[in-house]
Amino acid sequence: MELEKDLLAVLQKPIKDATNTQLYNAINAYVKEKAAKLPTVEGNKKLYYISAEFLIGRQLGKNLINLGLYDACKALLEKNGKSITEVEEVEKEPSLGNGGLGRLAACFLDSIATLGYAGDGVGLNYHFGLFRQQFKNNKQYEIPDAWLDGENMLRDTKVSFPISLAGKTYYSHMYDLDIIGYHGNKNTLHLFDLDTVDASIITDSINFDKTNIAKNLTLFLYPDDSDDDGRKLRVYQQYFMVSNAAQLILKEEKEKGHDLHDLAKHVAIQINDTHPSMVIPELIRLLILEGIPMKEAANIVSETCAYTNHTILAEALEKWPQEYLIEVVPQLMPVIEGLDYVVNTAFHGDKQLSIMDDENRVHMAKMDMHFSHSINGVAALHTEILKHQELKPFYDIYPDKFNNKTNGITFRRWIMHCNPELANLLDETIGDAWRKDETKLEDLLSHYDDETFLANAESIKHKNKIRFASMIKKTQNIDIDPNSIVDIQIKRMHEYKRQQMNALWLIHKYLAIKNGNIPQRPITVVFGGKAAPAYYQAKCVIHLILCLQQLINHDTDVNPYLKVVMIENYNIAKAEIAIPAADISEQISLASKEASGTGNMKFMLNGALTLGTNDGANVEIKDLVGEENIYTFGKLSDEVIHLYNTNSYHAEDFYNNSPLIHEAVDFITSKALITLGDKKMLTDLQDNLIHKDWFMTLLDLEEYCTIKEKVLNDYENRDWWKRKSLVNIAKAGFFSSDRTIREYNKDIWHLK
Ligand code: 26Q
Repeated sequence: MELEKDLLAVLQKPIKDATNTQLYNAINAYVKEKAAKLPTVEGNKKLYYISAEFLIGRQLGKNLINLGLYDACKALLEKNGKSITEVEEVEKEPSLGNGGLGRLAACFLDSIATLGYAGDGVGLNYHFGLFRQQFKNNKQYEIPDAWLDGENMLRDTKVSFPISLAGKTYYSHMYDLDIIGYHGNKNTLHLFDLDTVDASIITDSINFDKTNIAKNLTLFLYPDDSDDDGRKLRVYQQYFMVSNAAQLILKEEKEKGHDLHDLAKHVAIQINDTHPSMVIPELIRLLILEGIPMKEAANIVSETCAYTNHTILAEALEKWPQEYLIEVVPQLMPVIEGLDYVVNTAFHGDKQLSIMDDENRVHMAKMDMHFSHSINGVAALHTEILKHQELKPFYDIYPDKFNNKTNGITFRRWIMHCNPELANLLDETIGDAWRKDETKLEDLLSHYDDETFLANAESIKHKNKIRFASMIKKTQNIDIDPNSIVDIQIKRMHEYKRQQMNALWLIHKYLAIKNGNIPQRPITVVFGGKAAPAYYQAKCVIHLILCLQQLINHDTDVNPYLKVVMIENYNIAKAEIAIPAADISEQISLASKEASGTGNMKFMLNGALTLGTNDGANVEIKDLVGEENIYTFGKLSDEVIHLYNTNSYHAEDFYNNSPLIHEAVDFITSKALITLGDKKMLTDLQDNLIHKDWFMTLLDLEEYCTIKEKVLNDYENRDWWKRKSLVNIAKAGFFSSDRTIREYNKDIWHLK
């Protein structure tokens, strides 16, 4: 067989004598070679998906799947006493993203290549991805993540562009990564870098000299919710990214012999949140340099660009102080001022619509909305909130620009790779057409009473729990019971996602068990997620969870029935092991705050039931599976928005009026916890919950406890639960990123 022959030629020794690293290197080289021979998608129009983040995860397994080689490779290794999983584990995970937005970009690239659309990604080659999280003294510590050590999929190119930053010219260096589609084509992810970047400026942890641009420009990915320190560096990074993107686009267009006046006919640019927004003035500037008048250039760019919004948290909409831009990108200021002038003239100086505000800040999202032809939210509810609340003034003037594109996930990674046994069971049950056509998953509905399927799915879930338990035992030395109900909340740590609400339920449950209320079956409560290094409240929540983990897991009255795991350094690889093991998917954000969520979709596809609020894409999950196959609770987004608008939520009232809430919140500073933790952090967390609670944890806590009890009871009705799980899998087809990408193409990009 070709694979075997090639590997042996590279290894120069029998497979059974090679180390996992040698095998990884050899197979990776083989994949690279295969990818080089794949046809690149060509077309009359090409998409450039510009994003500051591409959370692509390990590439080897996914590439083998997409090349149709995974099973053969696995068998070959097994024949020689090797494990493909262990070989895959050699690869350092490229953590080039924070969370949902970056992971979405990665799923999209996979779908774009799979569907045969011409579309490349453009981003930055961060030398260190999102920090590695370590727990010590029940707290988070941040360690640099040196993902570039060792072999990877990057290809060096000779492409370089001059980039002017603060009046100095730097020369970029482009690295390419092949994006292999499922059984077909390939596209490219272009990651730009600077040769002079130098890790020796790191002082300790993830701190470094923020002023030395030549050495620090692409050194680190910025953590979400960063403090002000070093924000200017983010402007440098963003301009570096978009100027490279714009120059690459124009270079490719010229090479194809296209007239730049026809840019919108041949190029579509998707702006992934406001991080790449400066591509608009940069492209206009470059077109002006090509001799196109400003007004015409602005029209061409508007027709080319489309903007995706991923958040309604006002504080997350980027606004850059004009003085930063004057210092870093003086060449853009005349263009931005020109655009602001156009807007003010057209709308008679209406301040709500102006790009520049009274404090001399440039609103990137406003620039995007005026000078692009499409504005999309990422789930139905999110888009409605944008239209009627957050971005209403813009919806009023540009109703036709607004559209919804509900997020999706690539099934290649989120079932085929992470849950191959379930994927095979689906093949046996409904045939394998679902692998190429996600709508076929619905055929599973006719197996609603198929006892064989139900029993097999249950036994696969059990095996996945064993795999998860052994990962946790190995990495964190915690024992969990594979016969327990596995309840998982994994996502970035943020107050709006309300991990603290889950922690308060945990306290409530712990105290109930202490009082002799023994659950019918053991429960394993799993958390995982990183807090931005400067996000104190989120770090306090991690601290509470880790203290609870220590208290509960060591309390012999309770630990036979309840275990807590806070996964250390939660990342894509760990998600792939956790999600297939889950019974319950915790999606409990404050209604209106989670734009979409994509973890919710991954859990559903792997047969977990959602316990969630009516927020983000949970709403669409509920519409698809029906009330009886999901557990929702909590105040609705309209009520929440009303509470904000009228300033009428007072956490203290809930604390004072509910004995359940009072007891759980008080326990945060109980002797039992204070002895394990940091008194100040626990007290600050408690104070915040009673006196501020900006994301209204206490508002929904009682209802959450009630419904969670119902979920745990329902689990005991196994026949019923297994059928609910089946419906969730069957209805997950809608959340394939292939569907999402077809919609982007039909409504926005028009590639073919
Ligand atoms: C901004 C300024 C300075 C430093 C960092 C940032 C920054 C970085 C990353 C701001 C936001 C992000 C990431 C946002 C994000 O991941 N949003 C999520 O996007 C998902 C995909 O659409 C949605 O499913 C989630 O609901 C949304 O929270």
